[in-house]
Amino acid sequence: MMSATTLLLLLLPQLVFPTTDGIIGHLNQSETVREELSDSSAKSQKAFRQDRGHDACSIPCDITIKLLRDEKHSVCGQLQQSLLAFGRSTRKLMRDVMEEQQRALDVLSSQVTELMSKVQTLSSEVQRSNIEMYSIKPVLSHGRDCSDIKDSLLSVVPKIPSGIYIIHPEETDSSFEVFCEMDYMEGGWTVIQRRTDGLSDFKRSWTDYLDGFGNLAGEHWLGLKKVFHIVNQKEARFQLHIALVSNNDVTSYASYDDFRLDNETEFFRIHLGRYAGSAGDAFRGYEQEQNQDTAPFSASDVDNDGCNPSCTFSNKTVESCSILHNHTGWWFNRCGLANLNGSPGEGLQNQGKRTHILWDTWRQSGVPHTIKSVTMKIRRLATNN
Ligand SMILES: [Ca+2]
Repeated sequence: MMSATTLLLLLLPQLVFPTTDGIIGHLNQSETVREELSDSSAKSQKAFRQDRGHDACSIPCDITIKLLRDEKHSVCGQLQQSLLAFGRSTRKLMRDVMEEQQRALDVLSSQVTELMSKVQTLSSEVQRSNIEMYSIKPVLSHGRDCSDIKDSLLSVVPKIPSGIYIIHPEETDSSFEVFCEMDYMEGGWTVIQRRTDGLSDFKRSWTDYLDGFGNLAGEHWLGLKKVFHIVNQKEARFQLHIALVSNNDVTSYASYDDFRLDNETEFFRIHLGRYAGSAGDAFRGYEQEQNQDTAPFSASDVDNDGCNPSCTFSNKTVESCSILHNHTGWWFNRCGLANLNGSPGEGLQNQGKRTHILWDTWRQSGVPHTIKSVTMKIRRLATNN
């Protein structure tokens, strides 16, 4: 039994051949094996020597087979252990690699978040500085309106900047601030409405539409009273210019060669002259019943919209055009095709809801443009005298 164990130990690293012949081949070349076997019976030793160089089975074959079987079993066990260990270490390695990748991703993602917030901060700073640039002290110039200021300054200043000016229209006892566009189309424009980014709330009551609201350097509604004071000056006629920009940056305009408002007791009824432009005459629409020219102003709490008690609009019963149009104020007439106080760029999401800036005659392939910004401005027309 002792010699068998020794043999087993010797065979361990060499047991690579699965057949008995192969193993015996190895045995025949091993002096050590022979020495160990000298303890065996003389008969076995003799047989072993006699059979040198031939197929060896000098150890009793049943023992050899048993040894080999045991050995095979042991090696298989070792192999299984090695495979298990290998599997374990591979899994650990993969886990480590994945964890490392996850850590790298986390770092990257936090860096991206940080960058995004920096970009946001920067863009809001840029926006603020733009507003501040125009919001600095209004230029103290006692003109009657932006056209008047332009005419009086042009002789002393080579270039008049756009910005906030104080005006004092004739026949009023008050001065107020307005934004003057001095670059656009030869300048002299008093801005009466601007929608660009949707940051100002245009869902307002009658009083707000009366007095005005918003930021003069950005989105605002100048106010019906102030506009009335400007256009109601003696011997002055004003033109109205509406500049539109679509979501895909197409520009267009509508212009009226005369623009005035009736007073407050008439709810600032609008009067428009001849139309010119590329956006179509949405104020008048296609049919008489869409015509907003000469319509009084309405807000969500003051109803002059011509729907008394209601209109049928897109198969819906409408009692208030202002409420239908996102609680904004406008010269609605049985609603109509124009409302420049809607929200910018909301055409696609809210089609049918009529909450967006509306100028329904400006179309492409029959579909109204989605409008992202609009400015309404007025300028004096040259008079005969
Ligand atoms: Ca109504």
